Amino acid sequence: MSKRPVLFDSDPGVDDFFAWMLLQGADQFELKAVTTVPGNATLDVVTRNALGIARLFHTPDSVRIAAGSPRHMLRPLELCDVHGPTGLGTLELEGDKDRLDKKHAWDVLYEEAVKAQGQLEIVAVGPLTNLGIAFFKYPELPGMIKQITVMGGSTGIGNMTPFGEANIAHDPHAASIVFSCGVPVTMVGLNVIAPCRMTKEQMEELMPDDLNPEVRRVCLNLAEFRRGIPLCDAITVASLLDEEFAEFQELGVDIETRSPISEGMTVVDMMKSKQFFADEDAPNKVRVAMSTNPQRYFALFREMFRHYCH
Ligand SMILES: [Ca+2]
Repeated sequence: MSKRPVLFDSDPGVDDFFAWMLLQGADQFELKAVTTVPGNATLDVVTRNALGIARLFHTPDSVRIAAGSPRHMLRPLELCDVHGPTGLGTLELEGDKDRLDKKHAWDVLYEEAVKAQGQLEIVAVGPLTNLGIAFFKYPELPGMIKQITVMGGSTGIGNMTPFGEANIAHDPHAASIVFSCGVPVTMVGLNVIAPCRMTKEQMEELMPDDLNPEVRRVCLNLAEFRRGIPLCDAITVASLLDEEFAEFQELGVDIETRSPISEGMTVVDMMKSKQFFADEDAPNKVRVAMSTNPQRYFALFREMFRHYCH
């Protein structure tokens, strides 16, 4: 069976690190490109992190790494302050600056979509700015993407504002474009992350003895920094790798872009109200994760570490 081509749009990021690790280690996927967006830190910092992670993971040279927009669409740039001064706690991972693609993230996305002939999947675990720009610049692009899996939003409360989850609330206008673009969207939000806590000690138990020593050191450093707070982005990738890890419902979701109090809220139509959609085939029907299975999550990490014993 041929591997599923995937583009990873990210703001690395402690949990982005583990999401990338899961995706690159998964037999069923072929990572085509990593694109960066500010969120956990500025564009320069997250792009430096991406190059450092690529070196650590021995990410093949064929995987393009491209920087995206240095700012969000309409909202001023605001950074998460929970990922530490470097975005990876206090770690500084050095990479090869020369491998950074000369093109912008949205152009790389388009080119990879053309190459993949309708099969390209996107995993987006940062603010959705780059995707929003891509869909604006290339109106035909939605018809060329198989699906988008987003870490973002919530069926309940937020983490940046009372109802705003950071990835969506940093750039709600881009999120609105993505959720209504017509490509099937899966949303893995804050409502399903709590069961998947993993402490440093639990992570260490899942590591094989022959895990690459530098990979082991960095993973445990990040796990210690994170102190068991769920790795949202890794949970999102887990939902792609194991069909039984998460349960989903197809629900209407819209992004609040106008209210000063709830801007960035993913308004999820839990009532399945007929008024929410004038048309049954309205494009913003979203596959929303409703629950996750921590045992299967731990099993995925155990399997993943086996791919990094080089
Ligand atoms: Ca992220």
